[in-house]
Amino acid sequence: MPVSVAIVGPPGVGKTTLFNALTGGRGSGGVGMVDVPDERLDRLVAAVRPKKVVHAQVRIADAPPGSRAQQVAAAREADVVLQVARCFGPEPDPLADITGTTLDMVLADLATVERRLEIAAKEAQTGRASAGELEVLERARAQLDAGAPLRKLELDGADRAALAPLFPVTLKPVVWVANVADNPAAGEPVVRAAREEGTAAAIVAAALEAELAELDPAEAREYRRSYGLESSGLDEIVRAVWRAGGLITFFTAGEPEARAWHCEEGAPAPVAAGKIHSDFEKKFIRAEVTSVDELVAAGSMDALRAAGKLRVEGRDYRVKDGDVVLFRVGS
Ligand SMILES: Nc1nc2c(ncn2[C@@H]2O[C@H](COP(=O)(O)OP(=O)(O)O)[C@@H](O)[C@H]2O)c(=O)[nH]1
Ligand SMILES: [Mg+2]
Repeated sequence: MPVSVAIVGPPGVGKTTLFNALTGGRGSGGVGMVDVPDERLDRLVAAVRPKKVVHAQVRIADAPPGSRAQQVAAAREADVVLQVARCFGPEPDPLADITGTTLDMVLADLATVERRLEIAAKEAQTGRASAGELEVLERARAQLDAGAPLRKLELDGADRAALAPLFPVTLKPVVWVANVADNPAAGEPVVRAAREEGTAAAIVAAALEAELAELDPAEAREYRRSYGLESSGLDEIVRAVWRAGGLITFFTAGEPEARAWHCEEGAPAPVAAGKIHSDFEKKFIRAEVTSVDELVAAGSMDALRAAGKLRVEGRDYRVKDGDVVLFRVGS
């Protein structure tokens, strides 16, 4: 399953424009797939020259038209939430845009937590809800009541387990997007506020990028430079989503296909193998592992194996970001 992203924000901030820029106009029905740019995969491809290249992908959903409740519902379905702020047009107030959508999500969680608290308080009397659950629900209520998202609350594993059945939307990672007309400085307030908060952020000129998508890359770069934009911002958004989602990338690199895959950080080798084929998790025997640099230097997995340079790892191995892996599976 690819990482899924929901775009949210007030009307007219450029959500659909950003969706079109990100998907290169190839999205349909408000959903589109976007390749995750990765220079390591580019280097692998240059060295191995496979017939086929497959990037890791992010699934992006435009905000559904309609009520704010529908946006919150879409965000609840996603792994990562993109909050768009308008930094163009008349009287922009991008921080108010961010605060507004945050508050929509906070209020939705507050309603859920309060409903659960009412029931849990009764259950606690008969021992069906634990004191620990009540405690974390109370803390969550106080946090949300103060207008703050749950992701900023300190939660241990048990706390998270207690909140998980409520599918809290404010526990999800967010990326803030400052949508500018052409002047990148207009997005700075958003980036500054994000930095203070420890939130990922990117500046993008969505309408401009949607147009530049028609030009060849060198021409597009020239245009961007003339506005003082160093990059499209689109790659930064996708990479920020990837990081915010807490994922690591590993690679497979054979003659027919070089490919980037993802798994959760710390996943044991059989679980990572299961991303490639569901059978592989059970049938896992061992993993042969190297790094992108080693593979690029050697030219192929076979050359590395012949030189005795492929590490052999068992089922307890935790796949690391940047590993190139060949899984050996039984029949
Ligand atoms: N100048 C400028 N206009 C934009 C930009 N992004 C969107 N717009 C305009 O703002 C209006 C609303 O954009 P839209 O993407 O439909 O907003 P949504 O309601 O958030 O989906 C449209 O007229 C867009 O052309 C931008 O980066 N710069
Ligand atoms: Mg729209």
